[in-house]
Amino acid sequence: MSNKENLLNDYLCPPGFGVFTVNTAKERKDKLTQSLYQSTETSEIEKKWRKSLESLSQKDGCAILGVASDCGGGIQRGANWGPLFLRNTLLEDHQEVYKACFDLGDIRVIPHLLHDKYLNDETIKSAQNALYKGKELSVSPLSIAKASVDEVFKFNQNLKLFSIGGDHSVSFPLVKAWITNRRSLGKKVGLIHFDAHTDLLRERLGIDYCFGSWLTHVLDDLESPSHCYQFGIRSTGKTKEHWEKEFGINQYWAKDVKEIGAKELALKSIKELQEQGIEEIYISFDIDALDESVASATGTPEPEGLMPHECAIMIKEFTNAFSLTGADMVEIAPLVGLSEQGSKTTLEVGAAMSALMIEAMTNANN
Ligand SMILES: [Mn+2]
Repeated sequence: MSNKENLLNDYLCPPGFGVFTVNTAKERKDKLTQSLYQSTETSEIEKKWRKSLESLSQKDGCAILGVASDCGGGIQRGANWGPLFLRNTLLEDHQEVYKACFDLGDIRVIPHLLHDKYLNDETIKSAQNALYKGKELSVSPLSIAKASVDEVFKFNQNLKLFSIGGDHSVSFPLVKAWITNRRSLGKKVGLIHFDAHTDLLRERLGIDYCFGSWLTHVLDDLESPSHCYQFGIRSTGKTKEHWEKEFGINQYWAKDVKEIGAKELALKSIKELQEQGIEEIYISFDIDALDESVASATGTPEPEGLMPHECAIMIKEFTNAFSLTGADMVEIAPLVGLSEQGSKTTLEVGAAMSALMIEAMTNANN
């Protein structure tokens, strides 16, 4: 397949360009592109980034994808800045880890759209004109994300994707595409989900693909819902027993992690997954799994959460036991923090957790 047919040229834009803006956050964009492409000129950046896409099929290890969409969020938005800001923090604090990855760029985002199934023909046509000079391709962030990841795997089925959100709805297409790809390779897969919330609504105000319901709609794609483990839950109106019985998943609240111990709980979960024959995992990490004292810059910060060292222990145990072939970090909303320090801490902690997952995907031999 030649690169001319590679639809990523249409679906994506350079790293940090996912938020459609001219001047806002320009200094951050410049810093990132200076480091990646030694330029701050859009045409030069575009040229070098497009050239880099040509080598997609030869890449191995971990690739990064930004999904700067927060249209699936519902309370306080601002996670659209996650991909740009988190990359900058990765560059500052974990440069070697970040530079060992291939940065695919960002999904093109029309911020008013969520998924193509919610649109009428007229809107789709108009958006196709705006994005693709009329080419009949997906136009909403979740639909473009699905199409993009499918396209990545068409060129390189073994690439491991680390995606940066965006609100948690972006994990719906990302996890779905990952499951299809890995299962087509004959792999038995499990899903590890860090979050303060269950994300197990069937719909919210009539919308079925959103930050509170994405997980419900990927569970069917797993061989069994018992291959999904949740950690850090604490903000829900229903009991753990309710969720486990209703959906067949394994749920551990933040207090359970503290009671059982991060390492002990990880080892117990690993053993159960191994007994079911699981070989590979995806980790979906909502920053609000962490306590609000270290993760305040997010749409719904929650007290009494997990601490970074607890999550680090769990990530390390899981990635030692299983091959991590996909992961995401979502819901970091850098401009939403109550203070500048809060935003900085959230980004630093988010970058530290991300670096652990990226390293596991970069260093793995399989
Ligand atoms: Mn979530």
